[in-house]
Amino acid sequence: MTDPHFPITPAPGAGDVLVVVDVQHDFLPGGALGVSDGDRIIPPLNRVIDRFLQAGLPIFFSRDWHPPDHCSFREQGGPWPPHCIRGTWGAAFAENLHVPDGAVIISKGTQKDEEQYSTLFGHDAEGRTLARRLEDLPVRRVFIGGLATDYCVLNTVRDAAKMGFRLWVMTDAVAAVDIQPGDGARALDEMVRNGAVLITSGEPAS
Ligand code: VGL
Ligand code: ZN
Repeated sequence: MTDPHFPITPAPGAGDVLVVVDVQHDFLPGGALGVSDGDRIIPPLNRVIDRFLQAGLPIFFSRDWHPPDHCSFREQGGPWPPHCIRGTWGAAFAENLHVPDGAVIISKGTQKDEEQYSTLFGHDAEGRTLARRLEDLPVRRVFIGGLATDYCVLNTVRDAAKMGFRLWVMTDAVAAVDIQPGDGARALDEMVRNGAVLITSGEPAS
């Protein structure tokens, strides 16, 4: 049955998991690697987060968490300006993102010599990978939103699809860097070819 307050059908329930990718200052407007309209994703993402919290369903928050000399930085020969340096303001989650107390945080790109766009092999505080944590759950669907569509969201979807998970990507809850115009749209196409379902989180009925 359709829930008038939540347009995702069927509404999140047992077996559904939410992965919120890298909603950090440095990927938002004003940040070191700011996605121009990145902050439009926060209200829809918060509605989905609240819904998962209400239902007691698992939510994982990933973060890019680089050492100051990470290999992806231009000074080290990488493609990016320094961003998401662990412990800095730029690496913190957006203030208005609904990160609950005790949220499970998955840190990635923590090793100087390793780029990690995919969140699946980032680690929680106990050193378990997100892949391992998902394998330990009875997962029906993995909902995903966050930044950036053409990098960390895409690579997470690729890896999760390889693991056999069914991915539901919320298009109003992702935004792309779009270094080449169309990168975000091409990334969404590739996700669909990997079996992902594109949905919008939608507006709650008034
Ligand atoms: C990301 C570029 C560099 C991302 C991380 O989270 O999509 N993009 N590092
Ligand atoms: Zn990075």
